[in-house]
Amino acid sequence: MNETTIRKVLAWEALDSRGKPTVGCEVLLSGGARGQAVVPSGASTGRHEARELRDGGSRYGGNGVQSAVANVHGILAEAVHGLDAADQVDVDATLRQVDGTADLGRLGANAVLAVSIASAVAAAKGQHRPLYEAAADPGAVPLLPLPMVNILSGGAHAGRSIDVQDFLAVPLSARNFSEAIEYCARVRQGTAEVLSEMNLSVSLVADEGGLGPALPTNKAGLQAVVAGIARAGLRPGDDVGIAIDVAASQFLAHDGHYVLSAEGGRRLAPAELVEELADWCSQYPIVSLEDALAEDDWDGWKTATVRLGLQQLLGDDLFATNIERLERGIEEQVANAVLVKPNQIGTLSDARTVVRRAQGAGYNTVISARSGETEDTWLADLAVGWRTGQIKVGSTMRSERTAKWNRLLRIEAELGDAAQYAGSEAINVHRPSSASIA
Ligand code: 2PG
Ligand code: MG
Repeated sequence: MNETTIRKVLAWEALDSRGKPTVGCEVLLSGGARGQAVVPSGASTGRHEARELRDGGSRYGGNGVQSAVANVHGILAEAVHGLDAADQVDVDATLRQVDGTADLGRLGANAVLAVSIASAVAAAKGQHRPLYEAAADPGAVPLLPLPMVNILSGGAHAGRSIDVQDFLAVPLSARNFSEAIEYCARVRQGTAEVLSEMNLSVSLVADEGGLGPALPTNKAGLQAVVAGIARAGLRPGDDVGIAIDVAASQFLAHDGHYVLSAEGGRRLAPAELVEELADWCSQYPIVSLEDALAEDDWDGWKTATVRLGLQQLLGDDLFATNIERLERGIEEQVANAVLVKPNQIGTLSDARTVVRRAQGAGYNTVISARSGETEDTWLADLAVGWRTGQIKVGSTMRSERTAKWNRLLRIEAELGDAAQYAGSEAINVHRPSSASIA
């Protein structure tokens, strides 16, 4: 038995940033180190994500997680007892095997992920190393990510005021991580000023800390962010680009058309939506489009990749941090970047595999928080240790968001001159070469 052997696992029902129950977990190791994790939860949850276990019934409107907590205390704790927490692959394989389903729906992906992360945090503590170092490949240099920061929200994150779910700032010309965050905080402030002058509400804060004004059209969102960048004294497109999360799975109708409710119910066939987005890209400094098409619209995605491939085309619901879906994307040359959310797949090792494969195939990687978040900071460490190059955790306010930015700022200070920063290079599109499509 060594210092990092798992001795005890504790779990409890906690709350996420939307006030919804989630699973908290602590892993205690033989050497006395403890690691804690409280898992996040999405709102625009894709169909191909790992499955959270919710209790149903009347508590918390059916969203309680007492059964998931009981699974951690019982069967999962028993399974990992005596394992070496520093061997993440073994811990995660054991968790997956005990659940026995592909989507972890039997014991709950929320239960499994809580143990997976808490054990990684405990192992790092037990080894007296920061998590970003413990989670990295041996010899890998820590890399601070280019942030993608939420400025305005619509869709499922802001009462569906407009169809596009998120408008984000990408601080292209910032020279280091702290300057990048300062640019984005300025853009959020500048955008709030512009909206208030238009008599739009800025007191409504959306789920990820961005603004949630009632805008007339989707383009009005783009216009507001461009004006906000200029108001911040920065150059749209040169200093700060715009990323959008279209979250198109959310407005796909049964007949395969996309319905823009904010625009009088305008109905678009997939190719028409791609043309609409191409039009936006020609008018606004868009550098990244996430979930431009719905999660199973592979043909629409192919059209988008050919037409819009100069931009970063980021698959969130499309890939669902699932290696099989990513393999299909690489094979069919769909999208050129993958959003990585550990809770979409349920264990850290599975998320790590997706990052490695994407990087090997020339796809950009953006690690991402969820709209329902917690005060945890492990995501920031994973971004640095796994060298994802980009990160998305929401806006520059609300503590569950700033917890991650603050952790990255702290890592930057800790690394000092040794700090490498990914910068705008991280968002440049690298066409996958046939050699890398193994
Ligand atoms: C997304 C995420 C985070 P949710 O769609 O990318 O912004 O939202 O967690 O609601 O899926
Ligand atoms: Mg998304």
